[in-house]
Amino acid sequence: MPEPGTLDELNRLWADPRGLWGQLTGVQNGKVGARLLLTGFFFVLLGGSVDSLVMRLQLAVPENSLVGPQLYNELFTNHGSVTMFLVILPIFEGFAILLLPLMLGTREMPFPRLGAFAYWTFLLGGLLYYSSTLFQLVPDAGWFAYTPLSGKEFSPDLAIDFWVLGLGVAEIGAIAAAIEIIVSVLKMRAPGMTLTRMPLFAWAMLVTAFMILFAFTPLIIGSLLLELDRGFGTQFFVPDSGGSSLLWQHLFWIFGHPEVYIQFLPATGVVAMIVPVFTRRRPVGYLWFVAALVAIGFLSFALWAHHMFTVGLPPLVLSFFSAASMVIAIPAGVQIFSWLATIWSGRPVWRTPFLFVVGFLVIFVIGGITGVMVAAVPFDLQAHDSYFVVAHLHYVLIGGVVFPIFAGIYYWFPKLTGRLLDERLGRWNFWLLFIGTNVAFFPMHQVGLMGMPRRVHTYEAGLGWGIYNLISTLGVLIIVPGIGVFIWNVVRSYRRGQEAGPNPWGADTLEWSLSSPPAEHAWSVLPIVRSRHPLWDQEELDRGEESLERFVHGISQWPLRWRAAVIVGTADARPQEVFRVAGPSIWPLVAGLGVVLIFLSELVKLRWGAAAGALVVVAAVIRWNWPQPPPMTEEDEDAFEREYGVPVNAHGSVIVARVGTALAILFVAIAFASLLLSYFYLRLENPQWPPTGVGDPPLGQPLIAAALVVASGAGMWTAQRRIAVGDRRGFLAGLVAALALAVAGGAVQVLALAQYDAVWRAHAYGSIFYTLAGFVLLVAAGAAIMLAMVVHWALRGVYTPRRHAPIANVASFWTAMLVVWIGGFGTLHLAPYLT
Ligand code: HEM
Ligand SMILES: [Cu+2]
Repeated sequence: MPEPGTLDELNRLWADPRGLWGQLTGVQNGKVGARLLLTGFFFVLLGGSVDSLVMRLQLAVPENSLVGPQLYNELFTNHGSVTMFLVILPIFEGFAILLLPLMLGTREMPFPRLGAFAYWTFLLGGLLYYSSTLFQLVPDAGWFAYTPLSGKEFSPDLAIDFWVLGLGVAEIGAIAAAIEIIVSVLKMRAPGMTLTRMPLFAWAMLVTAFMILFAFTPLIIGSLLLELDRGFGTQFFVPDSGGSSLLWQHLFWIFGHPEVYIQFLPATGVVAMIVPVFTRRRPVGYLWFVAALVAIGFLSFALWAHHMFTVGLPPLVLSFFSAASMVIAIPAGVQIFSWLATIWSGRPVWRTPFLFVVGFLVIFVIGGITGVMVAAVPFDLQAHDSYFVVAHLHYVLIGGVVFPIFAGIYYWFPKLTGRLLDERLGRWNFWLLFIGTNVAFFPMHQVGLMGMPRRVHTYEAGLGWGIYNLISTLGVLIIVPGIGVFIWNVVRSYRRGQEAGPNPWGADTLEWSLSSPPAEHAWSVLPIVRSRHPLWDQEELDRGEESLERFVHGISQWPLRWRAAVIVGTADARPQEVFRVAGPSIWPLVAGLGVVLIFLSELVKLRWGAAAGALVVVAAVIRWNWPQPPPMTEEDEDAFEREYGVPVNAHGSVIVARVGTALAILFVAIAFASLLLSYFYLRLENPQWPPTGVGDPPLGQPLIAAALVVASGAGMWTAQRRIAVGDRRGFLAGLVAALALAVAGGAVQVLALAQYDAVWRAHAYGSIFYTLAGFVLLVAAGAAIMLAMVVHWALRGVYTPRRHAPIANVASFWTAMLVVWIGGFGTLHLAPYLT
């Protein structure tokens, strides 16, 4: 154990500064996670819940006139949008950022500043979205914002722009946090915690984070196209000029369906942590469970079109999506059987977290059954857009997501605050919610089958629907006090709750070995994991293989001047690198403000504002990644490596940066694929491509441009080889040549685009042509800026044969840029000839 004095030093080192400035610059995972969590609750209390209450009051009796149709549209749009974008996501990402380092046995996440950025963009985006209320411009096109309803023609005012832009900012936050989570789970775990010893919550968050990346990126592209239509007069979704409404539906549901599982998988992760603890039984079928998580992650992308059964898709397509929708019940079933088997063979302890888990199982299973029903095309044609679907979706979301959230809060509250939530209030909380939910939503199945359509603000008397609706509304009046009890329990127990101690539940995972609440630096001595249930199976946490023991004790005393964290091998979890984690910084907030400025400028049509915002973002991101003077010399680094056999990179990480770059490239690739998909979708919709009156795209100049850009790749490649052998001149020459060639290629390409006559407002062809071209140029510009920074630092002598990881990362981004360039401009300039 380190000396108490050392512990104080560690705590000081890992704590963020106090005061307002400390609040604005703080990056510590505990703080960021807690904020995300609280902000999710804040948003649902602010609007999401009031809306549902008012809607239910309106529907309580037939021919009610509490709210009119317009307000009702606004209410359900707001309710759906807030719950789907601003509540569940930050709550679970908050859970993850808060808990993963404790659970995985590390002191921080890999990119604390990215985490802070995620939080700020999320908060600011949500506030931007909500500010629509202040201007009485509340979006009313549903949480899916179908075109043409959400297009300029039917929504001429700014309401939909608030929706697109506000949620767009929040989506950027969701993706940033997802990247942070992926790298954490893959690379930052305690020595010995191999992938198959990882807690299931970490698995669930890993799969979820990948899904966020793959689902939100197409949505951001779709939103971009929608906003271009609305603000700049492009024609993506306008059928008269070559656009297509169905393109929006596809882009939206590629996101929208996985979104349901993005919310559900973390919930299963929470449940999977709680069930073993409260049944005193190891989970049955751990590996099956993991396989099910991964399978759901993949399958959920294969079935978005079941939301579009009624739009007239070809029969073969219908059968495929219908089958895929039913197949997903199999992995979900695997998860449920794993829990049931665990509970069956164990000895349940009926504390509140477990009550919520059982409530989850009951409600979710009912929702799952009705889900398989609507996945059958003939049934869906009947039930589509009826209250049956509203019943189904709330059973799934409340049972599948909200109950596990409560379970998780009751479970981890003592760890985070040091105090238990009150058990008696917990029971009231549970029973009111459980009974209320069923009373509120079960009758909707019936009234839906009787024909009541969804999204109606009222209905006629005499249809027999009144009694069911009245019962529904009464159910909500049971839920409301249930939530009240919960809030009271949290407030009261936070101050006066029973002291928890480190492990009040007798749990098995690492976080429960820490004090409650944990110290700022969480782990004094990193644990060495030898089991899936370390607290049940291991007498001592810091014992293991001799070299590992020496290593974890070594870095428990050292360094005390900079925040050192350990990277492990993805599969074998052996230490690979000690690196310096970034500390507090104001720049994530500034970057977030820059993002908001871009989006806000679009809202008020202040075009130079967007340019200013972009500059702010670029400057802030450059600042936050500014190389820090290494706190130790290269000789000391070598000495450490000789002593412990693990390289130390005090100037910044090599491995984490590489994984981060790979994910950034993945993000660009998904965005690019979404745009290509849009291109070819529109291409198939239009027999004339380009439309009559527009010339074929030029070939000569783009070819020259492409040649120049490809040649720049050779420069990058040379630079990378030269630095490794310490040839400074050759290395600089390579970098500068790459930059110059790329800029020249860009100039030629821009010239070609400017001379082409495909007006981007006239027809969807011109719209997608220039948008895709703009995207490629943007990626190239990003790569060029990174390269320019590297040149700048290279001139100042930052890189040495030992320390030059950023160059390799820029080089790999550069390669990705080349591929995007060839694929993008190749498509634009060649595809029209392929008819
Ligand atoms: C007491 C709790 C709740 C009540 C009373 C409630 C009530 C409603 C009502 C009345 C609608 C509009 C249906 C329509 O007119 O078409 C609706 C839609 C919706 N609700 Fe809830 N809701 C509750 C909780 C939740 C939760 C917790 C979530 C998500 C986690 C959620 C997600 C949604 C979504 C996404 C829609 C939009 C459906 C659509 O437009 O297609 N709701 N809810
Ligand atoms: Cu779906």
